[in-house]
Amino acid sequence: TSSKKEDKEPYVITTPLYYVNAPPHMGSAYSTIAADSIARFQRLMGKKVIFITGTDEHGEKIATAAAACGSSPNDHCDAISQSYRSLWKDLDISYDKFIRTTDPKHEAIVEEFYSKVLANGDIYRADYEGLYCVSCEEYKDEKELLENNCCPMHLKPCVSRKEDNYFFALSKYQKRLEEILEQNPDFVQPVYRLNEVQNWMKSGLRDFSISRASVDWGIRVPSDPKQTIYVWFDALLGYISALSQDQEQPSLQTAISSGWPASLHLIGKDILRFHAVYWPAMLMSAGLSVPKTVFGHGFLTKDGMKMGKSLGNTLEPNELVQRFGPDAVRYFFLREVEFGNDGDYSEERFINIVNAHLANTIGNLLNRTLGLLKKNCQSTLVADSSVAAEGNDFKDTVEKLVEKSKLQYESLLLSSACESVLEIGTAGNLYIDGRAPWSLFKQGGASFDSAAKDLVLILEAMRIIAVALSPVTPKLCLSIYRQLGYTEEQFNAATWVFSVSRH
Ligand code: ME8
Repeated sequence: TSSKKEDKEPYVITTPLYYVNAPPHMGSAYSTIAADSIARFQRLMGKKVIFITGTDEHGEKIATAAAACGSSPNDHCDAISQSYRSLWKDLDISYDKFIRTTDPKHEAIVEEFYSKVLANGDIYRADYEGLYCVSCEEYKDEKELLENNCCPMHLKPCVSRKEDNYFFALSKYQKRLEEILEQNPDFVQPVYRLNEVQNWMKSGLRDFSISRASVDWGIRVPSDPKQTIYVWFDALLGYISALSQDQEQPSLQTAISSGWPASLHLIGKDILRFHAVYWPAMLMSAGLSVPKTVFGHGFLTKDGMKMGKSLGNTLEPNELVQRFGPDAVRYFFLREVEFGNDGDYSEERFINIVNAHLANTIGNLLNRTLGLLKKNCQSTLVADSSVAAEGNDFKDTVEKLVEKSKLQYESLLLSSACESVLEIGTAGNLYIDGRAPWSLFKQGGASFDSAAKDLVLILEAMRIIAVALSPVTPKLCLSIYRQLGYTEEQFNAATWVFSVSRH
């Protein structure tokens, strides 16, 4: 049946492939943290996940950045790409594939793809004259620009360019793209991003230039080595070449049989047009399937402006991780920013949220329960919780909340999913306050037994919190698991839990 087939299909999730013009900042980390929590959630749901990230290393912007530090493009790319990997390690990012667009295997895929699109009659040569933003690596419409032809995103003037380029016949795909958007209302998420895409499409899609005569640092156009392939045409294909990275002879065919199409491209809203319009058209031209979903999240801002490498108004993720640890950083941004919207960082807010939620709600519940257990009971786990749980309102609350958070994770409502898990912690603290097991223990007899049952229930709720929050705060959750007396193997083997029951 179709559901069986879906179970076998891997869940392929991607982050953007980041430009190596500068080291990562909190904005780059944000997309990757979000993708990681979704990947971890899908693994908990029993899916085979392929989580792809990597670096986008060609184009004028990169060549200029390398020259500015006196490095060769290759050395520059190696160093910055490595700084992404090392940040992902510090942030506990569980990626499966890291693709670099300078990898020769990727270049082979790009050449194969280009030749397919060419053979399909979708590439032609023409002169182009227009205003170019080097930071976006994109020709702009004059009406999109601010005063002095400044790019609204980068606040830098665009330069006038005239080139003899190869073009991709995007306009041919207008109708088929409209159909995709109509037939798959979930293709672009959240729904307000779908509206943005539909509005662009209304003004009519124009062919775009996919080569550069003036850029040397790139993959050569197979039929005309004087030109290089446009960095976006090259980079998007990284999602496909990542899938065949481990094969000796990578090809589009092997990549496709290794999991294409992607289940979810997670990106920032700045690159929505490339992913929701250009990319599906390119794929159709080459006869490949389009991704299932493109989710465009919002920006982390500083003083209302997009935090970014080009504006230099960034927040250092390394510094935050060193001060507060990876879980605090992951939790704060996923809980604080409604996924899809923009969000602002303030240190005061960061500290307040992390203390209130992780320390005061979850940490406190764990500590007071373990304290009572140690003081009053011999073994770490005192009774069978399924017996303890019969007809218990608290248990029902836990079950409802954990189910709610599962649905929220599934719908990419990451902040709400965190909130539901935290509510289990709040309910646990209320339950323990109401039951006052410390005095029941003192009374002895039947009261003692009922206090022990309360503890078992709360310990089980704690275990469920540790599973349900593990996509967001994996280290903290492992530590909770261990304190509850389980092993790391048991933590790693945990799957999504719906009910209060023991391992
Ligand atoms: O665009 N807030 O790379 P890039 C939230 N190489 N997210 C942010 C952000 C912010 N302030 N700043 C950046 C590129 N991002 C291309 C992608 S994909 C085939 C090629 C995140 O290094 C966000 O996901 O400029 C944005 O889309 C991405 O970083 C852009 O990274």
